[in-house]
Amino acid sequence: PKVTLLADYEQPAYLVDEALLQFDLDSAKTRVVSTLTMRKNPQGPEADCILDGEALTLVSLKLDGKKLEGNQFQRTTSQLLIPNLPDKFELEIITEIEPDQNTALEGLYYSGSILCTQCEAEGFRRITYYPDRPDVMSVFTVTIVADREKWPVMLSNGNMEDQGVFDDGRHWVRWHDPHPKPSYLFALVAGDLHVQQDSFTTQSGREVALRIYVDPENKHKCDHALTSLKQAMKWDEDTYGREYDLDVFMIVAVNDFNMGAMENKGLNIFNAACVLATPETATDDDFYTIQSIVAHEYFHNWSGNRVTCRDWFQLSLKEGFTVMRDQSFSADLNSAAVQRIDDVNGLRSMQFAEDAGPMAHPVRPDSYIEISNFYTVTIYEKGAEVVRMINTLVGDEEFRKGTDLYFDRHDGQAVTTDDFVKAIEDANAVDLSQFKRWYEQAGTPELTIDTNYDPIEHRFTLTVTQACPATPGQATKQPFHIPLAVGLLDKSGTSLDMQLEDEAEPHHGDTRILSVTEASQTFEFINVSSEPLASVLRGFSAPVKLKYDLSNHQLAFLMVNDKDSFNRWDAGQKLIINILLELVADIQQNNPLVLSSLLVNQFERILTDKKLDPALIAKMLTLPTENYLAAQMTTPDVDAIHQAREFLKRNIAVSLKGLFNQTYEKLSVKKAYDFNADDMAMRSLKNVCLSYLVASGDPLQLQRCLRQMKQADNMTELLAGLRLMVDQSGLERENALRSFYEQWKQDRQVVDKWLAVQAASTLPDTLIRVKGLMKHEAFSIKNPNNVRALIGMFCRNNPVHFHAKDGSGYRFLAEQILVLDKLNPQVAARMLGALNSWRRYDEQRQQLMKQALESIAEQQDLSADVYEIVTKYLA
Ligand code: B3K
Ligand code: ZN
Repeated sequence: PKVTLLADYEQPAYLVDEALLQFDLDSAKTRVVSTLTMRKNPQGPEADCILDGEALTLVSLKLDGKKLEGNQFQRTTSQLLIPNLPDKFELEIITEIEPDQNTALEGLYYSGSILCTQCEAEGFRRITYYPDRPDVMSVFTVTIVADREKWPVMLSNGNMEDQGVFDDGRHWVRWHDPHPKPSYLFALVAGDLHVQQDSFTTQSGREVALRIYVDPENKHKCDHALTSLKQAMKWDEDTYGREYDLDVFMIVAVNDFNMGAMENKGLNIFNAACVLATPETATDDDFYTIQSIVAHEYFHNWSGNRVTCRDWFQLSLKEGFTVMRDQSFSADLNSAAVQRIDDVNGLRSMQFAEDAGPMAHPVRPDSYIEISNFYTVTIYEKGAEVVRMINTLVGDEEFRKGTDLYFDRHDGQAVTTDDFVKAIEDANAVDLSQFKRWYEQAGTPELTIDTNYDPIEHRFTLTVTQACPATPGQATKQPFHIPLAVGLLDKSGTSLDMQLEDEAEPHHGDTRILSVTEASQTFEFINVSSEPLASVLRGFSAPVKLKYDLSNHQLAFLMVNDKDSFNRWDAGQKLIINILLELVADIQQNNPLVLSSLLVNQFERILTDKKLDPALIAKMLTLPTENYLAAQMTTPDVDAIHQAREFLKRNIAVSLKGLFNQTYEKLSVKKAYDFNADDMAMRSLKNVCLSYLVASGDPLQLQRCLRQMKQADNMTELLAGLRLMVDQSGLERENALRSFYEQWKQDRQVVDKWLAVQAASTLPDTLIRVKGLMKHEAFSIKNPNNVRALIGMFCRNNPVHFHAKDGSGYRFLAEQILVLDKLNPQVAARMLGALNSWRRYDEQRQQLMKQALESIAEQQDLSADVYEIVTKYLA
């Protein structure tokens, strides 16, 4: 497979001004007539016209109305080359494709009886020959012709222009999108769909029709997405001054989808799981995720569609920025503290692992084999942190001035991350040249903090040292420009003024941002009346690992006294991690295990803190995952980690049983389900209490768990109960699973939860059960949601079983990857991610994981997707 390099970027030789597409849909074969108005790019290189195309049957090719013979063009399995073209011309290309053979879910494919497309990044070339690259932007007009009975609804991008019926039972429709766009934003949908409608009036008074298209059985599941969409449209006007630009905005829900959703212009296509919800079928987390994904895809209309990427190395230009936008939307609509905690938790557990592993790459990578492999947590989540840091460094108003200039300057263009940074710089006369290293250098920087207090001079010294480990292809790194948010607390927990030695005035307020640019840098605070405790990296102001040696008592102090909610939570997590790692060491040395009374005391204080948001209490009482603990050890000991965590949880539960009990009862007020921050907070705390009560080992608490399941009128409480039940062996567990399935077997979203909870069970026979479930009527290996729920859940979130010493988990994964690779390379490659950290494990497990990887690597005809990852892992 071929490596694509950023350094090789060249402008396109030919441009497409207009693309007229006509689709004749038929069950097996679809005929595509593409008429392209093309011209030579005055800025482009002297080169032949090359169109991309894969898995296409070429029926005919015409240049300015004249048929081209086979000797007038050249064809390979991935390209069509036409030499000797005039400066301006029209090309007519007729191709045939077979959507029912398409299991990769890229290009035009069937999801059930719905025909739909997924073109990002390079799926359009599976529909017709085209310069399939984001810097070729064209105006699309799309005509769809199909059987009226079978495909009553036919959609494409933009506004609907005209439609009609033929005598033979077919009908047609024409869509026109006035906004020039790259081919990756093209979309087509046809099916027998129900439409749920609403409308939104934009800030300038235009009315936009909002439509969600779903399988008729899901028509009652659209309300939350519609509400979320309107919230997003309003928020983007208020926060970024961005107004929607077509007469209609459509969302289609499909059951078979490789990712969460896709921002095709005016016609978003969604994984059904990321759009459909009712209180009975979706958890609070689902509601939350749907709100943010609907917003994310909507926000792409400006950050991605109106201003798009020049090439795929710039992917984070749209993804990092759009994630940052959806995160701040969610923070504004819900609890900002909880949002930040969840975002950081995700970043640390997924992205830090990626950055420390064999696939580590910069936010703007400089090479790839398969671009689909670069839709990563680094591009998305770290990319979002990078944009967030720019915002932190320049300030809110300044950032908005910068984004206004960016949208204004580059509207209708395909640009680079450098262009984005330049716009922020130009709008504010700031210099971000050193900051741009965040786009160029991979790896997670480590910040070491040393402090010193001089009680005679009343000086407090904060020394920050940064270092970044080597990553593939990058042995050494230059210092980063890091915004470091700090606060100083006195013994009573009161904020101290912060005055640096060269400042005339002290800085009032709890937090200030220090700008760190050197490898090692010292900040001298003067007039510090008493010895302070520094709270650093507040709000997680930069995506770094912090090395700041605080004692367990200092952490316990910050856990209840820090002014910054994020750092309160984080101090608590660090305290818990210290305690758990000590327990792990005790287990390894066969020492007796002792419960930390310090932690129990702090938990008690948190649980009884009337001023604290219950959502935050729930977060603070949640122990870090086994995976995250594993990442904190030089050589993870999966079994000891599991044992330590169970020990701690059970003993906290026993110590504070009365309080958990009381809190649970207090929160068990009967009221109708509503999705709002307060109610969600109550449900989350209630479920955390239940999980401790069950962990206490008291059999009566199991009855309470079953009672919660029986009485629940919402999926949040029902599923929380089921999750706890699946770790208990016995008849009650089997009954609970059976009746859950009987009740919900018609609902795909719920059935995926049923698969996932079983895959995450800690009971010893879990792998056997997972294999059994793969033969269940509820499972199809062709459906990505099923695969993620069962295989993905087992391999990524069940460390004790996935890392079983006999290698059974690894062999299982390798077998499934080989099956999946033949069907859907993108999904197969994703699953490989479970082996990302294989070199961190003990000798024996490393050996077994290596064997699993080699058994994949030695297969002939691997997809580029799996090939790239497996070879990079083994390199
Ligand atoms: N832009 C899409 C990602 C599609 C990737 C396909 N391999 C979803 C999103 O980030 O909004
Ligand atoms: Zn996106």
